[in-house]
Amino acid sequence: MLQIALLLLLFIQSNIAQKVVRYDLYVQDTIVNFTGKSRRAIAVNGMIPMPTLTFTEGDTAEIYVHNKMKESTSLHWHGLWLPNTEDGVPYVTQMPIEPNTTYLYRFPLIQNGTHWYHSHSGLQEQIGMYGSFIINKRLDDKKFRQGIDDLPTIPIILSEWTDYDPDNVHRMLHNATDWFAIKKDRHKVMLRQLVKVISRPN
Ligand SMILES: [Cu+2]
Repeated sequence: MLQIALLLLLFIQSNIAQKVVRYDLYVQDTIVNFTGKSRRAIAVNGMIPMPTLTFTEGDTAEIYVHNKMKESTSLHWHGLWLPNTEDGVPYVTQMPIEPNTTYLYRFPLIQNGTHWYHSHSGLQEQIGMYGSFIINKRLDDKKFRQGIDDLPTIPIILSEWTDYDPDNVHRMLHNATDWFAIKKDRHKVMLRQLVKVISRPN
């Protein structure tokens, strides 16, 4: 009887703690101009990088992916412990998310920390599909450090951009071409321009 009561208590507690946190991600083609040339990129909810997804350990993530592109997509939750069916690898753990369809990823968060998520289809990650994935510690976590874990935080992502089609970069890397070594001074100039663009106050 005591065991049943204890079990019931545990069940009630874990039910109270659990919160379902929903995000809707709209994946869409876009045009960017970081270097003076217009290039195709992918924005999610109009953003590059993708929106930061924030949870607390114990929450259940409900992430609806609305594919508004003309090609299929997928999302992989980098370094997260989750049921294999939610891992986001097309043709391995799910079918690709086809154009104009919505796909739901749903999984419990059983860890805390700063992670990231990205497309697992082709080289979509290289043209914008990467974002922060934050899982806060629970306030009642024994390891919660007052004055440290409750400090306000702002996630920062460092990324890079190339005007080359990433598939082309991939191909050239396999061919061990010297193209990028020859062009590197030109790239330094582009990089300087890019730093100027992103550091410009708006
Ligand atoms: Cu990954």
